[in-house]
Amino acid sequence: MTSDTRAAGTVRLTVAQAVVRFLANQWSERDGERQKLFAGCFGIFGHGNVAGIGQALLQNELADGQEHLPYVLARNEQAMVHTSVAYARQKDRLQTWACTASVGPGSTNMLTGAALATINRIPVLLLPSGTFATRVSSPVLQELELPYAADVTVNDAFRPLSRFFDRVSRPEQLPSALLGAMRVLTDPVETGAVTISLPQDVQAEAHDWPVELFAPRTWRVARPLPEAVDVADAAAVIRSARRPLVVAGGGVHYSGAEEALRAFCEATGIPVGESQAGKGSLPHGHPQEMGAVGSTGTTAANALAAEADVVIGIGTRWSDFTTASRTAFQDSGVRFVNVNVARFDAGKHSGLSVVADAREALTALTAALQGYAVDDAYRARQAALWAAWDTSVEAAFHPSPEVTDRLAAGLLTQGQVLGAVNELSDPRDVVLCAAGSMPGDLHKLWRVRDRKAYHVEYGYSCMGYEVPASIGIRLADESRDVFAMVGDGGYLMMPTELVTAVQERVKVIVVLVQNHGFHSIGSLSESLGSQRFGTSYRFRGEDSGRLDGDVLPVDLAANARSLGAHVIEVHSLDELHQAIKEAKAAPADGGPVVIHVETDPLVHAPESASWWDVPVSEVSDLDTTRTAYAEYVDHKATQRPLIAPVGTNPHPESLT
Ligand SMILES: Cc1ncc(C[n+]2csc(CCOP(=O)(O)OP(=O)(O)O)c2C)c(N)n1
Ligand SMILES: [Mg+2]
Repeated sequence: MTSDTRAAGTVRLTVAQAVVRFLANQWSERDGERQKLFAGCFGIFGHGNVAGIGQALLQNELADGQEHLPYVLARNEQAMVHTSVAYARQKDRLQTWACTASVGPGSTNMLTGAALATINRIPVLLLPSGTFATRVSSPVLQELELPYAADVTVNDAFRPLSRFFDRVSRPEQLPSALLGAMRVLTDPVETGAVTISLPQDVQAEAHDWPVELFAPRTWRVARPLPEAVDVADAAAVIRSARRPLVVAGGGVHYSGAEEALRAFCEATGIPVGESQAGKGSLPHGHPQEMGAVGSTGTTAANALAAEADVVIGIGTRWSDFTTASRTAFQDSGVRFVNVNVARFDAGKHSGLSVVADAREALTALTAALQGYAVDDAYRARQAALWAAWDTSVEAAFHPSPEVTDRLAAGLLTQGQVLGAVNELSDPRDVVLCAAGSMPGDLHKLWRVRDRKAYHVEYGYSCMGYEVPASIGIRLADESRDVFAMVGDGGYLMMPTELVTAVQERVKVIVVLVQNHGFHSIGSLSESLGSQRFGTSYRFRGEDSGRLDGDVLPVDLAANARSLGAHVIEVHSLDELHQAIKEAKAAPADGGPVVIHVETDPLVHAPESASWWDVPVSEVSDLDTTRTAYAEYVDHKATQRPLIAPVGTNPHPESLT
C-alpha cells in the first residue's frame, strides 16, 4: 500500500514515516532568525529499525517535493550522540540531530551520549528501538526479561538520563510524544537528551494522521527577561562590592551574551574568570579577562576569586572544577549573585537569583549599575596578576632549553604542542577536547580569540568524545578548521568515527598526543599517594608480574591510516609546525588529517594555586598514601559550605 490521503485531512503513514516527516518540518527561531531544528539523522541499522525508521529515511531521501532529513551512517551509537551534541553546542543549541539505533545494544550504546548531553544541557533527540510492543514472540533477540516487571525494557535506562522520555506503544501516542520532545529540546532551561523509544513493530505500523501534524512548526527559543526587583537587588549587592568577580559559564555563549558581558565589564571594571564551558566569554587580551577559574584556573583568576566579596555567576552551574571544590572563594562574607536561565542553577550557593537569559540580564544590570565602577587599585591588581600569569603561559608554550634538553629524542612537551596549535591556527578555528590532561592545560593556557573557538566538553569529560565531536563541529560550521586534541587513551576509546569523516569527506584535524597512557590520572594518582599504579600502557613484567614492563608496541599512526585518515607523524617542533600548516592547507573536503606527536608525560603545565577534591584512603599500609592523606586533611579544612541566608542584605552579620 502506498501512503495516500484517506479521509479529508488525514494521511496514512507508518509511525516511522510520520516521525521522519514530522522532524523534517521542525524549525527553531531566536532573534528573528529561523533554522531547521534537525540537520539530519545519524544512525546504525539493525533488525530493530532497518525496516521502520530505516525505510522511512530511505523513502524521505528519494522523495521529491518534501522537506528532507538527511541520513548519515555512523560507526558507534555512543559516538553519533557525541557528534550531534558537538553540532548542537557549536550552533548555540538552536539546531541538532536525531539519532536512530537498533534494539538492545545499539540503543544502550547511546546511554553515555545521553548522560553527556543532559549534563552539558545540550539538545539531542534519541530514537532507540524497543522490542515488540505486542510481545507476540517474547523473548525476542536482545530483549531484557525481568521476572518482576514485564513492561521494563533496556530503554528504561534512558529515563534518568533524559530531560524527556516517552515510549510510543500505540500510534495514537506519537503526536504528543513528538510535541513534548520538541518543547523540551528548544527550552533553554529544560534542554538535554530527549528520548522517544520506538518499539520495532510500532515503527512499521500504519495509521491515519491528521495532516496538521506535518505542517511546518517553528519553536521560538526564549530569552526570558529578568524581574525588575531582582535586577535592583542584584545591583545593590554589586554596588556594595569592592572586589567583585564575574564567573562566566556556558550560558554566556548559548545566549550570545559576549558583547553584553564586554559592555558590563568595560562599564564597571569587574574582572571575569571562566569555567570550561564559559571560556572565551571575553577574548584573550581584554583587560578584564582573567582566564580560567577554579581547579584548572589561572593564578590571576584564582587570586581574585580568593579575595572576592561578591561573585557574579553568569550561566554557570558551579561544578566542582569551577569552585575548586568550594575552596576558591575564601572571603568570609562572600555573596553570590547568580544570573541563570534555570532557577535550579540560579539558587546555588545561596545566591541572589536573577532568573533570566544571560544577555538580557547583563544588559539590565549594566543599566542598573550606572555610575558604579571598581577602584583603580583593583584594576591595577587585575593587570599585574594577568601579566604574571601570561609570563607562565609563554614559558609553557616556549619552554627553555633547561626543560627541552631533558626530553628524550623526538619528544615534545604538551605545552609546546598546545602552543604550536594555538599560534598556528586561525583565530576562528575551533580547539576541541574532553578528557585527560589536555582539558586542564587548555583551560589554563589556551588563548581564545573568537566566541565559538573553544570547545572542551567538561561536564561529563568523556574519553572518546573528541573524534566524533570534531565531525559535529565541522558540519556545523565549514568556515572553521577544527583541531581535536586527543590523548592516546581517548583515541583508543573511539577512533572509529574517522571512518565516518572519510565517508562524508569531512575535514577534521586530529592532534593525537601519544604519551603511552594516562598522563592525567597518572599525575593525580601520584599526588594522592597511589604511585601512578595502573595508569601507563605497558607490558606485564615477566619477573614483577606487574604492569611495569616495556612500552607497548602500539602504532596509533598506522591505526589512523588504516581507517582512511591522512596521517602526519612528527618528531620535532619544526615538524609539528610544518604538519599544522600542511593540515591547514589540506582540501576542505579531503576528510580527516591526523597529526601524531609524542610527548613527555612528566612535564606539567604551570600550577593553578588551586585544589580538586578527590578522596584519599584514610588508612593505608603505604607511606605515600599516608602522606597524601595528611595533605588531604589540610585541604579539606579550607572547604566552605557556601550556605548563606538568601535575601537582599549583602553582608549578613551571621556569616563567618
Ligand atoms: C570514558 C571515560 N573513562 C574513564 C575516564 C577517566 N579518565 C579521565 S582522564 C583518563 C586518561 C586519559 O588518557 P589520555 O587520553 O591518554 O590522556 P592523558 O591523560 O595521557 O593526557 C581517564 C582514564 C573518563 N574521563 N572517561
Ligand atoms: Mg595519554
